[in-house]
Amino acid sequence: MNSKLDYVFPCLKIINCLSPLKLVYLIIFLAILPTNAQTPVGYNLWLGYPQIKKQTVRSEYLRTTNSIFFRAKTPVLQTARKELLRGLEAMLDTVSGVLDSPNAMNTMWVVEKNDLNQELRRKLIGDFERIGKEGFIIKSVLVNGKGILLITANEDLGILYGVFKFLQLMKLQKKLDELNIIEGPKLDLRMLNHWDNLDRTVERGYAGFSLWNWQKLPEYIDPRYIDYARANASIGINATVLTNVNANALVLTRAYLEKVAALADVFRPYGIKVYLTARFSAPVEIGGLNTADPLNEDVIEWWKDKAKVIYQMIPDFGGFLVKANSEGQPGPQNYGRTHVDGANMLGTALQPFGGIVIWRAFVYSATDATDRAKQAFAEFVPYDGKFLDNVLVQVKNGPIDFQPREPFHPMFGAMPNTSLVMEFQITQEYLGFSSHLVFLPKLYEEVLDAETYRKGNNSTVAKVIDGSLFNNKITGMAGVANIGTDINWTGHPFAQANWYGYGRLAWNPYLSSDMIADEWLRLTYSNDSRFLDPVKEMMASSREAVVNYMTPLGLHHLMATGHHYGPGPWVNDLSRPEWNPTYYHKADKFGIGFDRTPSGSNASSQYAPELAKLFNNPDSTPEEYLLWFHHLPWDYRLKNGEILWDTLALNYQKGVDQVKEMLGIWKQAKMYISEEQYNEVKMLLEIQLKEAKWWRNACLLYFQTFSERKLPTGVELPGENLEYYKSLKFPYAPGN
Ligand code: BDP
Repeated sequence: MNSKLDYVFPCLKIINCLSPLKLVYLIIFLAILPTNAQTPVGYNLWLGYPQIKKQTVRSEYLRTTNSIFFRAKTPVLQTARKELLRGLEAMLDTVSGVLDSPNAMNTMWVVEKNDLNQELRRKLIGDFERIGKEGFIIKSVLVNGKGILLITANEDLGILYGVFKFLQLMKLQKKLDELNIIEGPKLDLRMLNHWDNLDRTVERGYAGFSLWNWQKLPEYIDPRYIDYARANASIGINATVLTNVNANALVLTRAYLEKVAALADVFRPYGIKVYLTARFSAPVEIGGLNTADPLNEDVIEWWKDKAKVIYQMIPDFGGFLVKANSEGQPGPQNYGRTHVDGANMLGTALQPFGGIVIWRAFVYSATDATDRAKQAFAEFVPYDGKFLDNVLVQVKNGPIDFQPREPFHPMFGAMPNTSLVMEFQITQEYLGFSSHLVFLPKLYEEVLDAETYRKGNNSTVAKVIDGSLFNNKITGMAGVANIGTDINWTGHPFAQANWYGYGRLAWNPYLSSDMIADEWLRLTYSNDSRFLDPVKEMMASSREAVVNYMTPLGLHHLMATGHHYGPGPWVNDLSRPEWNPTYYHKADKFGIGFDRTPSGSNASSQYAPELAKLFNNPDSTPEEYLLWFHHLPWDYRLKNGEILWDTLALNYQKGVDQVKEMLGIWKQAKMYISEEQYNEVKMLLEIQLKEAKWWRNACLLYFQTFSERKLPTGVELPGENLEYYKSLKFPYAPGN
């Protein structure tokens, strides 16, 4: 990388020959030369460490020249020490050294429980019990009458998490000397699922290509792998599935496993385990067998051998994620077997090595004529209690497919004897790709807080997945990653907040999205409340905005075919009925919506009776799910006194207005951030506004052909006709 000095010295030689005017030009030229040494905007994510003035550090301890007692015996602890120094040295100018043994000059101790003195260990015994294997304690304690900041944990990974937390708190300008944090993750598996293909395209990826450079691995370690691991560790993510659920068996061959092992080596010191997607037909495709029947002896042996090889190469390999008998993927049903047969066969192969199988419940059939929303529940719930202990079932947050809004998936709470992993999508397949600002923790929070009534009141989805409701052995959350080779990792700068927020909720599913927005903004942009307060509001409203301009009142899956970008409510010519938007909205002259009550598909019966009762009556159905559960006449009167058609139209308009407001807020925020940061988001919000209008116009014009009603006052008239919107094509939309 070049610095300005590289240009200066040669220039000095010729400077004598220059006239005064030319000298002025030269100075101006030098001033505007790029400084490539700077990290590009957005690359640092929430991990940038701006300098803090000595007087403003909110710690007496750190304001003095300080030394740190930090014994780093393991690779994870070495990582933690490196991270602590990196953060402190960037933020402060007073760090004098790190010592392997305690010293009277210490103002900070970062030590595992076993390295603490007897007295402290005894004093903190209750705290150590509370934090579990991966948690940490941060508090100021007295050592020989002197106050010091202590970061401690039962195990090394807890120390790493504690260090990141401490640095974050420093950036958040917390009073460090008063900290008393005793915290551990509520879920065991905090996973990213990359839908990355071996050719580096990313299914539903909108932030460039896959980070994994398979061609150059295992020898070439892109520094980005390390930055990726740092970012994940900083929010507690401890597992990564490297490959697409629509799996390629090749990744299980030795040549690829060597590459996977190299990545695992990079991630290990950050506490991140590597997982792979297992293609069910791999024994045929790469194993030379003529069947993948999970009950066939040769197949069983093949997987056992494969597991052995993998664990020889990657001793802490996490396990397999499997999409089987879903959307054309092979699975046990190809051989007349069940999900349990398939999952348990793989579970048995991994079990001797401590590996796990995560079996996805995202299934719906081309031949099943029942409502798609019912199929996963119908297929999986009868198997409750039949999966091995090291098999987890991964369930999408809603019963269809990562829509802007869905009711929670009825499987949550309905399988008390099975560990269910929550699957959220961080990448915005159905939410405007990486062009739209949508703060997804709002959506996640809504799902996690949803009441299932499966064990009385207060049986929320969060309690199902953290195991507290049914005492499940392993717990977890998965997020379909929105990360790629784009400089800022996620395409939209605010999409970083979705990665961050997902990680925070996987750590603690009870956190509020407002708090997450606050944290992320402070860590990424500024602590200035004049910036924070309005921008937080913008983020909070963004989720409701996208629901309004895409799929208000419980509508869903109106997206155009294949790429899912933009509106396509009219699409009705695809081979499988449930791939057509018309299947979902069922608009006709009478009205609109999917009847999922007993008079229709009866999908409501998959919820607890308390909820089914609520959902079966349009008057008691929460308005945001109205057309999810009911097919209602255009003149059905809503609680606001307006008829359905008018409310629908006004909601679309509201979505557009909300984006206008977001843009307005962002313009106010200009003075608190750099021009580059400002412009980037402003341009994206302008795209979002244009596309919100496109959604409103296209959907209303189309639905109007059924309602045959005028647009109510307050709704802007579309600039084009329906044929125009239908004619738009996007052959190269990304991620498809
Ligand atoms: C759908 C995506 C598809 C995925 C599938 C899945 O359109 O690309 O393969 O989900 O989750 O949302 O398996």
